[in-house]
Amino acid sequence: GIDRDAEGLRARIAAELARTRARTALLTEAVDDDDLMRQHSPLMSPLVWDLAHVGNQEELWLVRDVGGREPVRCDIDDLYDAFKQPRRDRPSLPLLPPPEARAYVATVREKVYDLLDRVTFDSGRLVTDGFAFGMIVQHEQQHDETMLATHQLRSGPVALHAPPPPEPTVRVPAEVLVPAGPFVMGTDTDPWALDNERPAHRVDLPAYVIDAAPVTNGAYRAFIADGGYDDPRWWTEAGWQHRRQAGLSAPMHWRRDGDGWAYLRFGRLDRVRDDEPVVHVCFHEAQAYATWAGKRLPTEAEWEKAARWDPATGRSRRYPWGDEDPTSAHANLGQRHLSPAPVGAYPAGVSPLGVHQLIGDVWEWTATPLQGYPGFAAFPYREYSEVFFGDDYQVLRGGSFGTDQAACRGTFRNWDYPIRRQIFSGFRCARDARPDEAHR
Ligand code: AVJ
Ligand code: FE
Repeated sequence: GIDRDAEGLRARIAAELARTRARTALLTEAVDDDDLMRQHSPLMSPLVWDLAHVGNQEELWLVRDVGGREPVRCDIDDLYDAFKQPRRDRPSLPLLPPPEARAYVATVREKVYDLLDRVTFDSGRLVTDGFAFGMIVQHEQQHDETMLATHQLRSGPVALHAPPPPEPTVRVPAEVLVPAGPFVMGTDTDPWALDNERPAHRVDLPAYVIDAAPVTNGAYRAFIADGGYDDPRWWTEAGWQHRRQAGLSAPMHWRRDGDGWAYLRFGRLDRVRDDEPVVHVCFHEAQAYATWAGKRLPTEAEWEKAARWDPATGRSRRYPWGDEDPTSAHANLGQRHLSPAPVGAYPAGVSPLGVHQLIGDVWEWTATPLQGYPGFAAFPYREYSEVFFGDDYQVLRGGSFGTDQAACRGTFRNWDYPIRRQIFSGFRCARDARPDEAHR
């Protein structure tokens, strides 16, 4: 009945809130309070800004909007408004010091648990299926991934620890053919899907071929060794200009190591492993590699069809492996490991067409700039995604090792500027199918 469903939803939300806050605590307790106040890169906020911003959004949406309660604090809304405060300026703001920020987020959370005990989930679209709570869980998880990227940028002693990802257990082919035809992109039914994932709509694609795994360090090293960074033929005009101006010559965090390469990861220097997906490349680097390889980046629709379309039923799945939530066997998500996993390490996560590691490991750049789907309607606020529509941002898909499962689905859309690479970004390639392939 309705009540049992409401109780189940309440329990699920409470568990997600607690699980998420434990991750936030880990990320903000791994370094000392001075470090939390410091800016480790002009691209990032001091970690203590993310912490209080997460609490402030939770206060605005849940305590004030859903709950109709008195503000916990109304003097700090501007400080933690991402649109009013550019990241580079955040360290000079009068931020709440760590003890105050922790007390603030804890007070907000107590009020949210109180609200969760009383809410009936039937007072409008914002609370239907617990959406507003799900949105706030996803928001905190997104900032947790951002904080993880800040950890990757900070220097100093090692602060984060995790076991290595699993070893490969299967051989993965180079490419997979996706036959021509329509599929359903986006969703109307996933209760916590965000506005930009809606509505579901039919997209008809010609046959194409997509890499069965993300591009690896080994493959990317061949591009470097072939002089790929010095040959304007592989780069777009904007890409080449950026490559020169920024002095790019390898993925971010790579260092020469004798006649090979090493990468600096969360304070540890390791030799580059060839069978791992390449990470910390910008869109322009991904695009140049693809051109050099005689391919191109997949469009967003091509990525999603490869990830969700089931030829046996004609349906689109929630995830490549089916409709069930991810387990640790399906995908490298949730900061369980501090790196992408080697190709072939997640056979249980394969898509019906045989495409591997679409979810987790690395965010995958696509050829598509962020736009609303046909029939898009901003909900609950334009600032989540609509204000970013246009030509400035490229879509990334699939989530990384630092993405939590609450903020990752076959329909989930991320975006960033094409020059950004402090995020956990990699890519796979695609190409048009040749006529002999398409009609097999
Ligand atoms: C969707 C990941 C691009 O981090 O800027 C966080 C998510 N929106 N707070 C971001 C977000 C508001 C957003 N991305
Ligand atoms: Fe935010």
